[in-house]
Amino acid sequence: MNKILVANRGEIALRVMRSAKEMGIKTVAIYSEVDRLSPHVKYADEAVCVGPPASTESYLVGEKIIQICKDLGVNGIHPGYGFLSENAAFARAVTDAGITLIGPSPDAMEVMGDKLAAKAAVKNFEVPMVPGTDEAINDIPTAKKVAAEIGYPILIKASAGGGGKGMRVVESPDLFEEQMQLAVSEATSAFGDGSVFIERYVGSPRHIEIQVLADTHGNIVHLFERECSVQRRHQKVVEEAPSAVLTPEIRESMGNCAVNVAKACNYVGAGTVEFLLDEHKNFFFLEMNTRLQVEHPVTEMITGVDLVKEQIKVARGEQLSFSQEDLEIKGHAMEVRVYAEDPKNNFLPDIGTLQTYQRPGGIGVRVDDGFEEGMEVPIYYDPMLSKLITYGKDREEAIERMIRAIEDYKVAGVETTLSFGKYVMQHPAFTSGDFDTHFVKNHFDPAKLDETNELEAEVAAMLAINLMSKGKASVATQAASRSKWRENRLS
Ligand code: MV4
Repeated sequence: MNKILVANRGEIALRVMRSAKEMGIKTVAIYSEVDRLSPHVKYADEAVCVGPPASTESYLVGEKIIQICKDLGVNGIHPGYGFLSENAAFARAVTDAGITLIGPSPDAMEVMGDKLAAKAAVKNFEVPMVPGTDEAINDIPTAKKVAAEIGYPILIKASAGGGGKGMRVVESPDLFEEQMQLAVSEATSAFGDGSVFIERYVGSPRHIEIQVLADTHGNIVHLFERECSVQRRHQKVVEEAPSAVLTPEIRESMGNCAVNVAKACNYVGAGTVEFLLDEHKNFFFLEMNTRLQVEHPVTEMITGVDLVKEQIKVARGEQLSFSQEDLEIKGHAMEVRVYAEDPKNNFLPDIGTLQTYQRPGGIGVRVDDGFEEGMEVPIYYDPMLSKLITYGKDREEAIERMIRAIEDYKVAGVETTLSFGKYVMQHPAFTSGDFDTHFVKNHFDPAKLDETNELEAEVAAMLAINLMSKGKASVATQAASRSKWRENRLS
C-alpha cells in the first residue's frame, strides 16, 4: 500500500495524511469546490475535486471516489469519521474494486450499525448489558408487559438509531403507549426502520468508551478508556483519558469486555466500544462504533500509539506492533472540541471568516485542525474548527495546560466554544471528577461566560487607563498585577 486516498476533509484528513507521510505513503485528497483552499488539499501529494459543496454531491459519492482511486492508482482508502466511514455498501464497493479499505469488514459495520443485532452478537460473550428486550417490539401490549417487568423509568430506543437519535425516556406506565407510538413513527421517518426496543433507563450515567485495535491474525487489544460524559445534545464537547473515576479493576474488566465485543463481530482495525457507567460503578455495553473516533488523540497521548499508523499497518496485513502487556497509561490527556458556535446563544452555529486564527503551542499542546487564518468557515459541514488536546503528568496538569492553551488560542471572525471549554475546565463538578452525561444541563450557565468576558474587558480597560495616566509603566508588572487580580476575582 503505497498510495492512499483520504475520503474526508478538515482536521481528520490532514491528521491521517501526516501519519501516512511519515510511513512513506503517498496521499490523495478529495475536496469539494468550497474546500479548494483547505490545508488538507495543499498537503496531499495529489488532489481531485469531487464535486459541489453539498456532501451528497461530493464526499458521500462513493462511485466518484472509487473512480478517482482507479484513475490515480490508489490502493488504500482511509474514510476518517462520518461521511462513508461506517457505510457497508461503500466498503463492499471498495473491496470489489480491488482497493483496500482501511477499516473493518462490511459485515462488522452492519452488525454493529444495528443496535439489536449488536446486542445479539455480544450475548454469549459475558458482556453486561442494561436489562431490556433483545428483539424488536411489534405489539404494544406485550411491550407494556415487558416494560413493567424491567421497571420504570425505561428508555425506548430505535434499533437503527445511535448517538442518542431515536431515544425516548418513559417515566411511568400511563405514558407508555403514547411514547411507544411516537418512537416507532420517529424511527420510521428518521431511519426508514421503525423497529424499537426497550431498556431500563440508567439515570445519571457516565459515558465511557474503550478503544480497541484488532489485526487480521487474531490479535485484539484495548487501549484503555476515554471519558466522554461532557456532551451537549449527544454531541461530545470535552473528552479525556483516562477517566477520573475508573479503578484499575473496572478498567481491566471493561477492557476485556470491549475485546470480547470486537471478537463477537470478528472486528479488524480500530474501533470503539461504548459503555454506560452508573453511579454504583456498574457498567453496561451500549454500542460499538466501527470507525476511528473524533476523540482518538487523547488515547494516542496517554499510550504513545499512533492509531492511524496502526490502522494502515493492519490494513496491509501486518501484526499489531504490541501486545496488551506492552500497553500502559502514562499521564493524562484532555480534549476540547472547538466549534464555530456561540455558547452564549444556545451554541448556534456561526459563520464567517477567520480574521484571526492563531494556535496555542508549547509543551503538551496539540491542535488537530483544518483551517488557516483568513479562511472562510463553510456552512455545508460540521462546524468543528479543531480539537485542542493537552497532555500532562496528571489530570491537574492537563487541565491547567488546557486553560492556558485556551487563553493562548486567538480566534476572531466567528464565535467559538473556547470560552465554554474554559468554563468546564474551571467548574468544581468537573475538576472534582464528580459529573455525568447531564453536566451541561446541570452546571452550564451561559450568563457566567459573559461575567468572565466582562471581567476581562474591565481589566483591559483599567490597564489601558493606568498605562495612559502613568505613561509607559513596564507592561510586565502591569500584566502580572492584572492576572493576579483576575485570578483573585475568579476564585
Ligand atoms: C442509554 C442511557 C441511559 N440508559 N441507555 C446515548 C447515545 C447512545 N450512545 C446511547 N445513549 C444512552 N443510552 C440506557 N438504557 C443514556 C445514554 C446517553 C445519554 C442519554 C441522554 C443524554 C446524553 C447521553 C450521553 C451519553 C449516553
